[in-house]
Amino acid sequence: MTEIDLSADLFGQTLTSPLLNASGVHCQTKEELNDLANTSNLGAMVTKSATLQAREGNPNPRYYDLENGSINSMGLPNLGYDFYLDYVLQEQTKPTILSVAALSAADAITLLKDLQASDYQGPTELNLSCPNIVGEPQLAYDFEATDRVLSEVFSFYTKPLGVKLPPYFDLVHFDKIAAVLNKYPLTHVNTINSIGNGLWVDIDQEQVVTKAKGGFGGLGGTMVLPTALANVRALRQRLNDSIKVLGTGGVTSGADVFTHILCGADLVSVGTQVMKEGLGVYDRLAEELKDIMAEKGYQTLSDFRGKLKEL
Ligand code: ERO
Repeated sequence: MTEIDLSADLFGQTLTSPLLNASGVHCQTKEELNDLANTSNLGAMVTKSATLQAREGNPNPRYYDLENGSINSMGLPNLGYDFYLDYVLQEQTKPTILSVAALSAADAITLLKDLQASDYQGPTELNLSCPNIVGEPQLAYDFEATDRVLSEVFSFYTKPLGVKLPPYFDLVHFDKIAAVLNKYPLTHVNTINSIGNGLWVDIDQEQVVTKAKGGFGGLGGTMVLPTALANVRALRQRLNDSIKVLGTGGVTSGADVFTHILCGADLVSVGTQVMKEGLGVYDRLAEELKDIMAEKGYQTLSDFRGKLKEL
């Protein structure tokens, strides 16, 4: 039987697998990043979104495991942009996407100007969708503000840059965000971030399960899979071919990876399931994906990528 080939492309770099970690999960410290670098079947890694200054994040409890997913209100804890830039410049042994975030548009510009001037030439992802910062909206829900930030960024930024998007729920919103994104030379969109501002209730205690923002937090895991697939599909149908789609959300099995790719994902990230199962999840997902491909007679990911049929 012909060997199944899971290789994928990260903006010109060949990856042995289409699987990534979702930013935020097991990617904050040097030790965690090194663990990712040593994880088999993880094609490329993504750093925790970095802000100009290091942040402690929100008070505990800030992550809660649910039967069908997770809720988090981490609040962007990270070691600061300088730390992650040093890591990708000096320690990197596996293809890596540097994720950056900003508490204001001005901070985003300052950070990306510094990155433009740095020796770093690799891919970066600007997180426009953190749901858990007290008092801050998710920028990418404001189409005009997103347009203004990207317009300013691309007036000086010439290195590979993509964006992390929140989930959208209305076809008009897919049209609007795609129209904005198609104006810029983005390498990729990563969709979806967690579904913001969900609420879980502990019925015994009659209380919320995370502390910040009165218990409102970002949802991930199985429960977000249909939303993630819809966002991958809808954006793939609307974005320029030059903008890759990284699918994130709700992956617990090789079948979920398969469906993300069938909807058009170039690469697929795993978040909540890494929290639940650990980094061994990538070997399992790769094996399950290969089994499905073998059963269906597919040898490469491009045999079925984006080929979802409609009725
Ligand atoms: O709270 C966080 O650190 C966080 N949680 C998410 O689910 N998505 C994020 O983008 C994020 C911080 C940037």
